[in-house]
Amino acid sequence: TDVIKSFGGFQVTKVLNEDSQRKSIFLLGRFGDSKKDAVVMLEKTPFSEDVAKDMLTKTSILKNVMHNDIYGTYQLFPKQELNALKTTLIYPATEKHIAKYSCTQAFLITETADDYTDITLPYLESERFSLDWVYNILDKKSEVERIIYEDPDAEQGFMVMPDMKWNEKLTEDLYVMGLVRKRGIRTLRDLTAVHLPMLKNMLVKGKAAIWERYQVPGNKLRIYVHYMPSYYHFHVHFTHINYNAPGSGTERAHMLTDVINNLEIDSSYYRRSTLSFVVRENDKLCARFQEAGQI
Ligand code: M7G
Repeated sequence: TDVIKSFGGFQVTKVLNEDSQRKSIFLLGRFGDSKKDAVVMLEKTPFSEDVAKDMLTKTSILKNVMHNDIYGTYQLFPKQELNALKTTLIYPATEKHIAKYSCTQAFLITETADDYTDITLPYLESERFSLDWVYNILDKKSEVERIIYEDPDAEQGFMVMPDMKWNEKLTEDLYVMGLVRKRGIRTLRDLTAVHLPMLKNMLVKGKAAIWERYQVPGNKLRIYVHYMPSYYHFHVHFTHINYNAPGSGTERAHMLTDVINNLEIDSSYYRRSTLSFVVRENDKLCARFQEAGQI
């Protein structure tokens, strides 16, 4: 679909989620009389020293709110360019996108290897987000100018680029992803010792690429895989350790070094393990675990 030029005529139909700590709001709406839903995410981004310095100049409009002795509060209106909001648009959005970004109850699932085969796998095969965006990247149809590094090897190769969650302005909230070239590795559960060279390759070369581009060293990076991921094409998340990235918690993030270590000890580790993850109430996988008496 095309890049949109303006939100003129946009009708907000629902607030899906709002987070005062992260200073973000997720909205559902429609463009004019379009019948298709759009999900819009607005987020305030961290300050950088340079931006803050530029704000404290006469180009900003200042309004006093209160003043008492040595204490004063003001409203500061910086010039437009300093005030950009990170905006993510998913259009047209599917029911599954709306569910993903809605605020609903979360439950912890403890998935045994049998649960995976009996409950999760049939769901993975039937209900999933399209991987078109992944194939667009791998086939160099989208985001070509954003590629940071690529290893073209068919078995071990991968691509590194800024994640959609990052605006690349500051390394404090660095969020980069590594996408493997090889198709068909859906999740952690599909990994065996066969994939070790590929995983090690991503770890070493991913860190090197991030150092070269952003001067963030490997020991400042949290490098992990999600279980469950949203998109069933194997990829690795690289985030700055000082940044509390969404999905970097213990209920979802598996450190890549641990994954490598576990597979070195036992090639079938992720086939046999019980793995925990969180499902949202409005996720169909949640209903399947509920039917099975797990929730
Ligand atoms: P995930 O663990 O499958 O899902 O990670 P999550 O979104 O629930 O974390 C997929 C990662 O790919 C996420 O970090 C997304 O922000 C990122 N991502 C998703 N899309 C659709 C795109 C995209 O089109 N381009 C880029 N660069 N990143 C994306």
